[in-house]
Amino acid sequence: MSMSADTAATSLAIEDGIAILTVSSPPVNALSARVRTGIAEGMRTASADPAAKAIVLICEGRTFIAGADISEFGKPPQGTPLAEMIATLEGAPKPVVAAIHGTALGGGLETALGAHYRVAVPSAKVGLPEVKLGIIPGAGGTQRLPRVVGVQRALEMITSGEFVSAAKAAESGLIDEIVEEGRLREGAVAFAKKVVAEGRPLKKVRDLSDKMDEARGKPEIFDAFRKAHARKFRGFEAPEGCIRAIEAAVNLPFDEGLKKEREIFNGLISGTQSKAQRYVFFAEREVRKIPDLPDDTKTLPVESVGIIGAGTMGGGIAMNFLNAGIPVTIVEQKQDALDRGLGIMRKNYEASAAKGRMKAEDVETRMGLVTGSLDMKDLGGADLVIEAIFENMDLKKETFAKLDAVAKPGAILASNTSYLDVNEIGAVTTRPDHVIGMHFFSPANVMRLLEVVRTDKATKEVVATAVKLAPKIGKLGVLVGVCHGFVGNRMLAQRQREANRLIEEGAMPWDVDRVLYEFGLPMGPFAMSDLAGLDIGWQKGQEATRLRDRLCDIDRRGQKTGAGFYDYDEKRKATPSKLVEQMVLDWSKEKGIARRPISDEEILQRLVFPMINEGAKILEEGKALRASDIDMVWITGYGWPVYRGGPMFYGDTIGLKTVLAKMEEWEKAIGPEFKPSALLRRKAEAGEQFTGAA
Ligand code: TC6
Repeated sequence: MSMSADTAATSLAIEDGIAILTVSSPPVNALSARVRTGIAEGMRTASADPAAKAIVLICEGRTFIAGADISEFGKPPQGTPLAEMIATLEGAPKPVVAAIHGTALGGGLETALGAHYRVAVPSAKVGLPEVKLGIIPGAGGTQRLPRVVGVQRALEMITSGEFVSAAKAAESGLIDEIVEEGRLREGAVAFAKKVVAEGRPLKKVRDLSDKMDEARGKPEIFDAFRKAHARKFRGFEAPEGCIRAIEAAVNLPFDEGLKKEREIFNGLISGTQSKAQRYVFFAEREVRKIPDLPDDTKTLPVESVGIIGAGTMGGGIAMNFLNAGIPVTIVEQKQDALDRGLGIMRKNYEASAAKGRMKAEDVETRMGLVTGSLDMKDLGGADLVIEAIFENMDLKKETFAKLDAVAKPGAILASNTSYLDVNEIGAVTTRPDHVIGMHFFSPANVMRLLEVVRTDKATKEVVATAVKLAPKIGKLGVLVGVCHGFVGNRMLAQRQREANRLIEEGAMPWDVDRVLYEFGLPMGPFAMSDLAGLDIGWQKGQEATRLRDRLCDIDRRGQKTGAGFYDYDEKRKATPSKLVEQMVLDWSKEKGIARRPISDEEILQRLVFPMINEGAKILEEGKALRASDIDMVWITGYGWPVYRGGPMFYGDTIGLKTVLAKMEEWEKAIGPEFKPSALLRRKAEAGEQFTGAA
């Protein structure tokens, strides 16, 4: 952490009969060795001091303890172990009160659960987010939380890792008293005095059991929970570990339960999933660090936004800004297209409200912030204009030239293009230094990824503005360079090419899809094409150059027509099609390809290794800042499973030598498109990794 080693992480004071043990370890008071040892020592001193009748544990800075120090994981243990430190709280001979502000998370909440009482300010939040790091709470959290909040609530909290508000926590008994905002110290001291004055018992969570009685000897409760969440937990190891640990809490004596928890924790923390998930935690925070744009880089105000195009993308993009309270003017060419676009946005909001995801009155508030127009001149006041029209260079150039003429000086002009050269687009304007790409992913109001495309001429302020805007509209803004398809789609193209080729060589579309689904992606490329519509890029009446065109010719245009690569029933459930199977066989025959059996392993490697190789080229060309940025693109834009850490991290776990060897083999056997990138070769030969984290 950022404090120097000789500064104490904790301090102890006694005021008016109450010991106040303060933790101070910026930025988030994580439980580093120094903090753990400091707390344990402070507890022992305060416990032994007759002048202290009770002990308050409180933190300085923006938050209570935010958890174990994740950067210490995987390193040899030092200082007082966390469980031992927590035992000094629970075993103290006088009342211990945890005083919570900010977030008490993971080991932080486990520490608070070791205290006899917990108070919090209204803005505080608590949670056990370990599951998101691929582990379970390993310092008694799975044993103590169910004793306080009950088994069902503990299952929900621990397997989801959700943050719970102070008010909710108080309802479930996790917080004993809510004290006035901004007066935590005074409130906690007053509470401690009250406990002493009333002679309240030392409430040790380990000794509580009444909230667990109803689940004892009832495995069906846990099975029902597993079943209800099977979809959400698919592929992840940690949720099952959480459930087993809570089951142990219910059925075993406290100390044996703790042992079981530790055993599960140790199994998970040494596994690849946890390594991947911890890597992603830091990768996500790296994204915003841009070497030549320090945090204090000037940004331009974005108080109003213009959008050109009210189609699916334009409407989705607009919603992000409306959600953040930023007014939007959306321009279309024809009234009916504009009405349709605005209508879909409203419908989306109404559906969210019906599902309880937003308040009904907010539908009007948000729609009240959008103005529709048929005249580009109405974009004259916008600080930022995003173009979201058809993917055609001539059309984009024409639009940008017009836009440049009406946009106010200093306004940023962005294109939502997914492939095209944004430098070329910027060149038709008088302000190429204010033109960038802002590439959203469909559905744009849902997907977290935003590729911020840095053009050659864009000023630092312009780029920094887009990067800083991303979190305000709920996005992860990953900086990428101008190249065909940027990071995400450029790598996707590799996968798509191989998917098509694999079905010519011997696999069926559903084999390819199944392999990727089992790998952990939400769906494979053929199911995805059916969902998007096979007629994208189809030229009716012309000879089919792709198998999918042939499907369109017989009106199998995807889910919307009830058939594509798959057959669909009324509930849109997919089944492999006999007809398509025959068409695939015929296609191979016509192309003179002798089909052969292809193993799942080969399918996976052929789909993923070329992506890794392309990622290496992207790094080589400087089109992404870091391998971890590429991984974040795939996790937040394409549903790559977090527990595999992204394609570049995955390459590292497989071993770059293996990836290189396969690329070389295919280069010889299939063609030059498999030529290994120089960076891949260099790293593999040097025994290095892309991420250094696998
Ligand atoms: C656990 O407790 C297991 C226990 C069992 C053990 C046996 N460790 O997110 P921010 C850094 S598992 C180390 O930007 P925010 C972070 O990298 C842990 N470092 O701030 C960043 O550094 P940078 C369970 C940490 O205000 C800086 O602090 N706990 C840790 O948006 C600021 O972070 C969790 O999983 C950490 N635990 O959000 C909680 N936490 O500036 C993880 C943060 O150099 N933390 N850093 O980039 C969070 O969810 C959020 O950080 C937050 C603050 C909500 C606390």
